Amino acid sequence: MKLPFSLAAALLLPCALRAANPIITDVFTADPAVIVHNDTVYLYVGQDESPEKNSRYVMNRWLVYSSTDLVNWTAHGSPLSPADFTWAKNDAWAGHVIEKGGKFYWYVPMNHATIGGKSIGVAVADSPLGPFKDARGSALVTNDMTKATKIGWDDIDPTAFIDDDGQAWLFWGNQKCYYARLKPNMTELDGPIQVVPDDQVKNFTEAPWVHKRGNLYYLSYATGFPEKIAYATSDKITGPWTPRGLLSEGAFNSNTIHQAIIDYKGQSYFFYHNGAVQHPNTGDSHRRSVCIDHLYYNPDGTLKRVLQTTEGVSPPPARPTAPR
Ligand code: FUB
Repeated sequence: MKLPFSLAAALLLPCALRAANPIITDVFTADPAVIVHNDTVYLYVGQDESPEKNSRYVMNRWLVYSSTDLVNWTAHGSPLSPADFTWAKNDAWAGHVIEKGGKFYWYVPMNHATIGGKSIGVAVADSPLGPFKDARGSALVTNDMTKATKIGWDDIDPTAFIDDDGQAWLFWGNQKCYYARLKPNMTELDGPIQVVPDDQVKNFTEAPWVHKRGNLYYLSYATGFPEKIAYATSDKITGPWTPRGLLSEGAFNSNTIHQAIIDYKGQSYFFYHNGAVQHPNTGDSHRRSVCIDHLYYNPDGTLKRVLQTTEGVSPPPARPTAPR
């Protein structure tokens, strides 16, 4: 019997290997940070466990997933939680992992137990899957070190970046975008904490992410509230940054969106979260779920607006395509 084309396509689709968005649906996952190591993508998230709809953040641990095709994701459990830092109180908010010299550094914001306000710690491991342990025994950044705002939650959302010359940088912030050099050991600041001027990261809310393509630096960040993602570019990691407008609209059913950007097997990807998952509970701004869509560049190096989809992405082609 010959099937009509649409029915045949529908029957074949489950084999078509697409990661429908959101990509993880058995638990709520927020604040993606993503690295590529040995051809494998590692996805680091915070677990959302808010007990009631539209309630508040309940985030007690970070989780790790891995994939070699961006479609099939393996869960590796939770190799890090605020309880692993004796000086910290709680809240597994948005972190960032980076590899240097065979070690993996995980920068995470948490409430400080004695100083008060948010602070940033760093854990280290010999593998992207851990085990991770507190690399310092104390916070790397505390609320009393940053004075550009009066709020206690401006020291969140760290993102680390290693430049082609080997110099590592840490960016972070809420309301103000802070940055500082890191020492070669990756566990100490090397110089003063600086602030990206407001007119260079317009309406900065949080979630900075730095990447580089060719000689151009990109600083993307959450803007406004409910958040959208905007970005700026620069010839130098220290700026000045030129605002380039919006990279993404806000996320479905979530006030926050928190992006991560990687290249993998010749394509560029934009990770983010939304509130779309309805099981095991109802998704919302505090029960979020990570998604992936494509990121495309214009010939002049500016970024095309990300199209958020429910279809998600297919596995990248086996052979890298030319950079766009
Ligand atoms: O997940 C808690 C906070 O919400 C993160 O630190 C921000 O980026 C926002 O996603």
